[in-house]
Amino acid sequence: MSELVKYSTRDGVAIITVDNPPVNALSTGVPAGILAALKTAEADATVQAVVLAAAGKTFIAGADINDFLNVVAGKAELPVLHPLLHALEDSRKPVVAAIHGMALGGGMEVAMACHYRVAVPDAQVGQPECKLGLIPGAGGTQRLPRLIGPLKAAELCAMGDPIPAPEAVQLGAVDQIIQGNLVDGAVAFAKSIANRPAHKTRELTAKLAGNHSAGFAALREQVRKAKRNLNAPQVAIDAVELSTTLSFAKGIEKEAELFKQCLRATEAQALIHAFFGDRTVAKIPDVPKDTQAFPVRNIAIIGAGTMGGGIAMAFANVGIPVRIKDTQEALDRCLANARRNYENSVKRGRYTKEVMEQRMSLITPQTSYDGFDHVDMIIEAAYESMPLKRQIYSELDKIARVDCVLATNTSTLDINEIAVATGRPQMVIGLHFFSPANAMRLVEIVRGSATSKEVIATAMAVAKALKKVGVLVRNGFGFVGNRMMFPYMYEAQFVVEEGATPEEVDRALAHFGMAMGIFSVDDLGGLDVAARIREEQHQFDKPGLRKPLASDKLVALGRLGQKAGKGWYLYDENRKQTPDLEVVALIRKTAAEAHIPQRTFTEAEIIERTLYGLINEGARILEDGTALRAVDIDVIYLNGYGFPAYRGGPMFYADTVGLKKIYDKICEFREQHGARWEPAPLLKRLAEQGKTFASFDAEKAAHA
Ligand code: T1G
Repeated sequence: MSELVKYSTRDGVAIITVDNPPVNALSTGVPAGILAALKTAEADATVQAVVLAAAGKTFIAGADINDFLNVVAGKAELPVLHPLLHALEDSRKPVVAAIHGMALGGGMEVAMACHYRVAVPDAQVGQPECKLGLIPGAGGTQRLPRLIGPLKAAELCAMGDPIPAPEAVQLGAVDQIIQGNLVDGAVAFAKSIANRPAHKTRELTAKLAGNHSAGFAALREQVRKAKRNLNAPQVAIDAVELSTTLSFAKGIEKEAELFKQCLRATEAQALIHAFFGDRTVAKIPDVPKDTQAFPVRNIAIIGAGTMGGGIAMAFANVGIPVRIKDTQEALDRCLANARRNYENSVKRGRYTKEVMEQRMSLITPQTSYDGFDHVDMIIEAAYESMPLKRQIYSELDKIARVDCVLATNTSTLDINEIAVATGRPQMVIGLHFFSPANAMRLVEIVRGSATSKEVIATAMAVAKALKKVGVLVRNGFGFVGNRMMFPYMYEAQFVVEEGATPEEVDRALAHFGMAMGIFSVDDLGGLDVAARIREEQHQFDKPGLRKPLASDKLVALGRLGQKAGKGWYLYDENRKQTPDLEVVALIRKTAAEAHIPQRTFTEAEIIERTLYGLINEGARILEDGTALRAVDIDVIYLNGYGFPAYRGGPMFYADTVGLKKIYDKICEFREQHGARWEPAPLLKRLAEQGKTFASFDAEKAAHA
């Protein structure tokens, strides 16, 4: 056997064990190893049946996604699993798949080619390929409907979410739940069916019968809403629907054709980029993977405002007790908000009332520092005022345990200035959560110049424990995400002062795939907040720098955004927004007074003026080292700013447009609009060398 696939026998049952850590992907050598082991079992007269299991934490979690990147890059042929699947299905000795952890993608397709499937109670099975912009490419769209029916199969392939083993048993995808030791149970099951005639999944047809067209149409509509602008989920439904009209062989052929179409589309490359990006950001060149993190078993939060409350829920949601300190009035509001939040989730059936009460019980409101000397981490989420934060940290310096990590949730202030308010700057780090902190995946982890590697490792581990994605960034105004937002937001405001409307800009961005248009985002954040930052940071004091005019006029009129019922848009009591002609008139009047020439804009021009500003700043951020890699910027925008995953993030998107094209356009804007459009030197360099941001990352990794 290969070292990736082990073989043994027990009581007349052959046990084939895949051992390809960390997730038993079907990497090169694994399919061949299984096939060789199967042939050994078939040739062994003492073997009556076969169990296919996997070592480590999970059953086979899919094909090796790296293979697909190599195929697209022309470095490898598409791996073909069908010979293995047919060998399993045609085996004269029944094969039982023994599932623990997750059987996903190709892993589930291998399991479905076995004659039976057994699983431990907490195992999960699924076809998540659509989350990578793909569809099942090894018979999943043809075998799954034969086991559970075409409509449920189409739903699982189009939504991509795994289902728990007990549900899979009910549906017919798994035959039995094994209590206790999985392999023991699977061997016993295999012995019990050894002499029974085994069905080949590909020959099952009963569940395909009937007219499902109405169901498919309804599912397509449901998936169009749930997976906005995504193509692969719709193609997955097409492939499954073909199982009801074509023979298995023809269905497999069509599936392969549709799979290849998806693989070659940008959607797949962008989503695979995002998949690996989520994991790449955890790799910090100067913080080795085995750096000892401090344990975080309980925390305390200072500040029970929107952010403090959301952070408290985020920790309670993963079972970590939280003390939260503020005035009684603020605490009452905070706990009431948390309870209301949880009650809404219980109403939507996301979890039970007991779970809600259990989580609420983990949040302890208090008006004093009681117990702060016992916690593993203190997160300060106080008002964005440096004097206030420095005062808090000098108090914490006297209270917190020496090994207590001190984290600030500041979004605009200097981490180093906060850190030196204590005698332990090495213990201070930024944990920039995004609102709502109990829901948004992103945490920008901001290292101060003195922050220790252990504290960085702790922050990365906490982000993972919270089921969030932590991206390490350097200290600097706006860190990464917000710093890039400024040119993006201001260019949008200049575009409306030159003739577009807020609604036109937001529509163009929505068509591009942004979760929210920039004017809706500004209304959500508060125009006064942006105005205060403009002032405090003296963003437009430099002579000759064009200053946005309309926004300050709106603030002066009290049009602060959603919270005021009006900002760039009008809002009703349910915060539903409608365009406001008064605002357009105010913008036009302001532009006239400033003699700003007016014109119309195409959606493409709007995207160029707004997103190229964002990308240009991203290149500066890469150059000055505020972000480690271009993919880190992508992960930040995909998980904190509603950038569409199927475009891979701003830097990946820039690569798909072509850096030369972007650079040339920015040079044009430089001519038309002045110094604010100075191309970032890195962008210029990569464009002139015909390179990409991906190549920048690759070169950096090669020299790490
Ligand atoms: N291929 C290659 N590497 C993979 C991988 C895969 N399928 N899955 C995980 N990894 C790497 C991952 O990059 C990380 O690497 C390490 O394993 C641990 O992963 C033919 C076409 C299984 C739920 O989509 O959802 O089959 O950072 O941190 O949190 O029809 O991994 O250590 O270097 O995520 O415990 C379909 C993708 C593929 C499953 C485990 N399968 N994986 O989560 O660990 S396409 C998937 C996951 C396919 C067929 C089609 C998760 C997990 P590193 P991790 P985890």
